[in-house]
Amino acid sequence: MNPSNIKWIRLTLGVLIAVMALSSMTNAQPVKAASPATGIACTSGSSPNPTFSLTAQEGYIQMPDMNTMYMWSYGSAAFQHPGPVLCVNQGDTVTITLNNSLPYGLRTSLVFPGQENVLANAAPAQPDFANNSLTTSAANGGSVTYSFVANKPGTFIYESGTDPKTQVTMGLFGALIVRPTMGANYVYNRADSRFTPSEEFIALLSEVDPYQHQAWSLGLSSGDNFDMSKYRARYWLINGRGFPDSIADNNATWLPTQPYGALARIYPYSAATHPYPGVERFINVGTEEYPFHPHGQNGLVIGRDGNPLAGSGGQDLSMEKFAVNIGPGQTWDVTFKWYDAENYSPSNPVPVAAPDLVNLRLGMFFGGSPYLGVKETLPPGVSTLNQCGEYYIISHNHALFQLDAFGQTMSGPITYLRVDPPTPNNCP
Ligand SMILES: [Cu+2]
Repeated sequence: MNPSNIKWIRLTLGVLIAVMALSSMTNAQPVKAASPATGIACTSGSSPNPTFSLTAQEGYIQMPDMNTMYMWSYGSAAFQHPGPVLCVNQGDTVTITLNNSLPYGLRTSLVFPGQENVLANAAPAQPDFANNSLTTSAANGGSVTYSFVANKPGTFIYESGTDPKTQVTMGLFGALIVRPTMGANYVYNRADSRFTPSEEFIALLSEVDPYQHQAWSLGLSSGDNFDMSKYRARYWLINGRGFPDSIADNNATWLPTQPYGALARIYPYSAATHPYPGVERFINVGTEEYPFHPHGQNGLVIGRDGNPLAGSGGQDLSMEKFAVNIGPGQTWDVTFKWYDAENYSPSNPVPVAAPDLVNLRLGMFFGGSPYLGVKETLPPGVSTLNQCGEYYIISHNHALFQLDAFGQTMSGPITYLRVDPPTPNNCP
C-alpha cells in the first residue's frame, strides 16, 4: 500500500482508538483518581519528605507520522517521555536522586528553575564549568542527589543543566507541581485560584529536530556530532505526543513510552453543582514562543513561573487571554470554564434554520445534533466517534507551521477540550 495511505489510516485509527478508549469520569468529584484517564497523572512521594529517583537514559518514542524517534529522557524506572510529573506540597523537603545512564559517557545534572538553596549531595549545588554544567553534575554511570524545600506553590520545570542546548533539546525535561498549603484544589494560596480537581491538565510543549536526534542515535565519532548552528525543529509535541495521539488517554497501550495525554475533559459551569473552573498548566521547554490558543473561550491567566498574578497588596491582577504566548522556559497557569450560556436544547432551539445537509460537511466528532447531550441519527454514509452528545472544541498552538510532523500537516501540538453533558448523562 502507498505509504501516505498508511499514514492517513494510522492517523484515522489513532483518533478512533483514542475516542473509544476514553473512560468514565464523574462530575466534579473532589478527589482525583490516582491514575486518571485524562488530566495530570502525578508521580508523588510522601509529604513532607517526598523522595524521587530519576534515571536519565536513552529510548524511543513514536511520532504521529509513524517515525520512531531516538530520545533522551527520564524515567522513575523504565524510560518515558517526558519525565514523570512530580507533584509535591509547599514546604516539602524534596529529594531527587538523578542516576546517569546516558550513552557515550556523558555527564548530566538537574536544574530546578524557581527553587532556591538547592543542595547536591548535601552541599550547596554549584556550577561545574569544567563539565559544561550549570550545577553539580553526575559522572556517567553515577548519581547525584539533589534536595530543596519547595517554598513556592506553582508550576515549575526540571531539566538537564549540563550542555543544556543539547541535553534539553534531546528530551531531558519534566514538570514539577508544587501544591499550596491552602490545599491541592488551589493553584496558589489564594481563594480565587480554586479549581475542580478532576479538571487539572498540563500542556508541556516541546520540539524535536529529527536530524539532531538521528545524529546522536548513530553514535559519536568525536564529541558532539551534531552542529547546533543547523538546529531546526521539525516536530512539535504536547506532553511528548503529537496529534492525534495527543488526545488519547494517559497510558494508551500503543504509546508505551509516552504516558501523558493532553485531552481536557470538563463539564459545563453550574453555580449549583460545578462552580469551579478547570486549570491548564502550560509549560514551554522549547526554543521559541508557542502561542497556544484554546478555542471557544478565553482563559484566565492567574500565574506565571510560580508567581500568582497579584499586586503587592494581594490585588487580583489575573487577565483573560484568547491566545497564551508561552515563552521558552516559562510556565503559565490558566483557569477556564465552559458556559452553556443560551441553554439551547430541542425545547429551546437555536433560532436559525439549519442548513441543508448537502451543504454541510460533518466532522467525525459531531453527534448529529447541535445540542449538548443529544445524539441524532446521521445521514447515510456518515460515521461519528461521538459517544454521548459531548462537544469537542479544538485547542492548538497558533504558530501554524508547527502543526506539523516533519511535513505531515495537521499534527503536532493540537488537542481538544471535551465538554460532557451535565450528569446524569450517558457518557462512558
Ligand atoms: Cu485556532
